[in-house]
Amino acid sequence: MTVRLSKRLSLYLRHAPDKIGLKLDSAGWADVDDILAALHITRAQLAEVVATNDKQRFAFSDDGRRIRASQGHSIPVELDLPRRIPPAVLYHGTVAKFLGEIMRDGLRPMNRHHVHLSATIETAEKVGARRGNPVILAVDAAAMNAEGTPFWLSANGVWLAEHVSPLHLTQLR
Ligand code: HQG
Repeated sequence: MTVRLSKRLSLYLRHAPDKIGLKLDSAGWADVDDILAALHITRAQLAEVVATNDKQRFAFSDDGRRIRASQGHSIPVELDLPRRIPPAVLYHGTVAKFLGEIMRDGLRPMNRHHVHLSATIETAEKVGARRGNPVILAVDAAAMNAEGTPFWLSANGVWLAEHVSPLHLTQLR
């Protein structure tokens, strides 16, 4: 139940609020009451999904009246995330069939707003494994930071960048 609900929430809060007539503000926030009415769920059910979600994908506003996805949007939202100095190395999990393009063009956001990078190899492995046998790329975040490239950290610990040049990518496995 909670996984299904989480998937529906991801769809409406990241990609297609219109499907249920939901209005998101420019920072991606939706009214909790609107969600409850549209999905026919209780506040307790919503709170449980938010609290137990494996990747902490959703966050309530401080006053608890609004909710948004912490990252992963395809619709335009201005999350106003804090810019942060990244760890020296970050990781990206992908699959072999994308490698040629990635090593030519670098990592691109594709359908999302940012390239998603992981702080650990383990997490990158899980991300890559969604599509098949994972290939892990190490990202020289220290060099990018030294060049002035901005990084942001999402509320759920995902490192975000606009692009990663192939010059800063090394295939680990
Ligand atoms: C690849 C999930 C060709 C990239 C995960 C990836 C993560 C390129 C795919 C989060 C490319 C995009 C993000 C290029 C990148 N040419 N392919 N130049 N640059 N790619 O799903 O990083 O469940 O948008 O390697 O756990 O896989 O949504 O990004 O394979 O945290 O919360 O293009 O999504 O979290 O795929 O995953 P995605 P991702 P959620």
